Amino acid sequence: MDLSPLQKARYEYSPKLPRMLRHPIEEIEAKEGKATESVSDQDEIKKLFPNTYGMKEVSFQKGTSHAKKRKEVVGVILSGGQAPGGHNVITGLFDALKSASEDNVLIGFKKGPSGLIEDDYIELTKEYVDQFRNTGGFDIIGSGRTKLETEEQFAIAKEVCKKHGITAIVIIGGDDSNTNAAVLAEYFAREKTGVQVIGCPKTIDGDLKNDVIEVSFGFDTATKTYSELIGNIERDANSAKKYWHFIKVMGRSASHIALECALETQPSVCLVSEEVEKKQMSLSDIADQVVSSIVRRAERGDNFGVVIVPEGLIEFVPEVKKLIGELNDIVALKKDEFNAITEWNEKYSFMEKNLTKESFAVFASLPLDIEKQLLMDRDPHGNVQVSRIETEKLLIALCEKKLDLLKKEGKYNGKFSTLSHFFGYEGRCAFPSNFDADYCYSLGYNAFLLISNGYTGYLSTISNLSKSADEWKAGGIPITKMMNLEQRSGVKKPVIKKALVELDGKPFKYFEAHREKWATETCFTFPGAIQYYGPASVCDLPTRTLSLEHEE
Ligand code: FBP
Repeated sequence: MDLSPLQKARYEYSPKLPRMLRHPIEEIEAKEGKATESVSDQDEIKKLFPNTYGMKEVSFQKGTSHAKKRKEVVGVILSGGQAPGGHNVITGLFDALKSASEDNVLIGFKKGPSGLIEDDYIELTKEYVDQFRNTGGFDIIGSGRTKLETEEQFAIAKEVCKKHGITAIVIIGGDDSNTNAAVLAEYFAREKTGVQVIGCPKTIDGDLKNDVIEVSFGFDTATKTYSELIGNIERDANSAKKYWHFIKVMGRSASHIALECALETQPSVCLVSEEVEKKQMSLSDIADQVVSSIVRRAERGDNFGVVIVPEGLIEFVPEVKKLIGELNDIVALKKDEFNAITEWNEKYSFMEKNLTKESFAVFASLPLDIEKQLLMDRDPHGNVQVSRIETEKLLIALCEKKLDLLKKEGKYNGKFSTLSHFFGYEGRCAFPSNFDADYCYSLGYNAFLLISNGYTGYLSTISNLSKSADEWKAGGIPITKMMNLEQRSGVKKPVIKKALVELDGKPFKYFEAHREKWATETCFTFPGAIQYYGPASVCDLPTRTLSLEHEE
């Protein structure tokens, strides 16, 4: 394999572990805290997880280990969308396993959860994992979105584990994948297989978080990558002074990515889906917000600007949310009938027949491309694939209409030349920032400690992340603690509750206090590329979101 100079250099990087994990493994003790409850629907979740509900939070500290002395054979799975740092979770897990005993084995199941069911695996050796240290991507074993949920799949998983003598499975994934991890842990406990399941919080979206999981891995690197690109576009816009750039950034549901990029780059406008929902803003209201900045800037002679649009926005607009909810149910409940239709006209009539009158009116008012995008395949969890809906183009069209009208009324006489962008896949496999490289390595290392101390149905947690890695804290949180019941594919299911942007949280409050100025004046800031080597004040900085959330 040909190596770039950075790739070679990153192989040599030693990720920083929290101080408390630097002791020899036999000197690390698990300390249990309070018993936990699910975030809501406690009675129902307890019934669904009789063996793994209510377990205690765990933290690690220096002491005498009571870990089991046995040979560990651990299977690891990367699940869902790529996020920078995934390789380091695996190298951290590998190093911990081997530092406990050279006899321990790490098996990587390939292409996501389906690897476990298909028994498609590779035994991970030092020589092999060394090629992936501190690099981006999930290509060490591949990833996939197969959902593990049926008894039949679990029975196969049990057999595969038995065949390899597997003692634990580590699932590296987002909210949906860790929901599956909890269900698998419950199944293995119920069947008394002895196989433990540990999850690791992954997703660039940043929506898998709570008081203990301060951020999911990948968010740091992805937002820094997008912010670099947005900053570059801002500088281009400010140089040429002729385009309005509409930039959609990834993040399936929550607007954490958009907000973090806004804090880093101070664009003219950043839309926040959670605010749209709270204020019940219609598509027209959203366009008005953007137009207000365009008009104000035009009055100053500035016919350029940057608008950040969160990928999930469309699902938060009340009328579209209702429409998508109905579409999801129709597509799930009348799957065969719907899938048999090939012609667009027939699909359209099918929707006219099955949607409520109100929702059909919204559907019919959208541009044809957006209608088609709303009907594209759902992901395996029943979600609309918002990354494929061109909301940024829809917004441009809505703004154009409004500006034409204002022009006719003599209230606007600027120029509105636009360019649209979507930053998503560009950020998911970047070389992990030092923060993500350190955090991920620690998550993997810590996952081994949870395994060797006998825990199952837990997420590996590393907290106190706004401080230097020295002061980070390691532990585990029962996955059932994060669950609630939600409507999925037409039925109520236990799932990890997504953490959306809190409108009374510090990051949004900071943004809210500054956005009026940013909307009128040119206040762009240019974060530049991620730096891997140099002063810690430049290279090890966490995101603005994390710093604001944890500032004292
Ligand atoms: P995860 O939740 O699996 O981490 O994936 C998040 C994400 O990157 C979203 O931001 C995006 O909407 C989606 O994946 C895209 O999915 P795909 O990779 O299947 O196109």
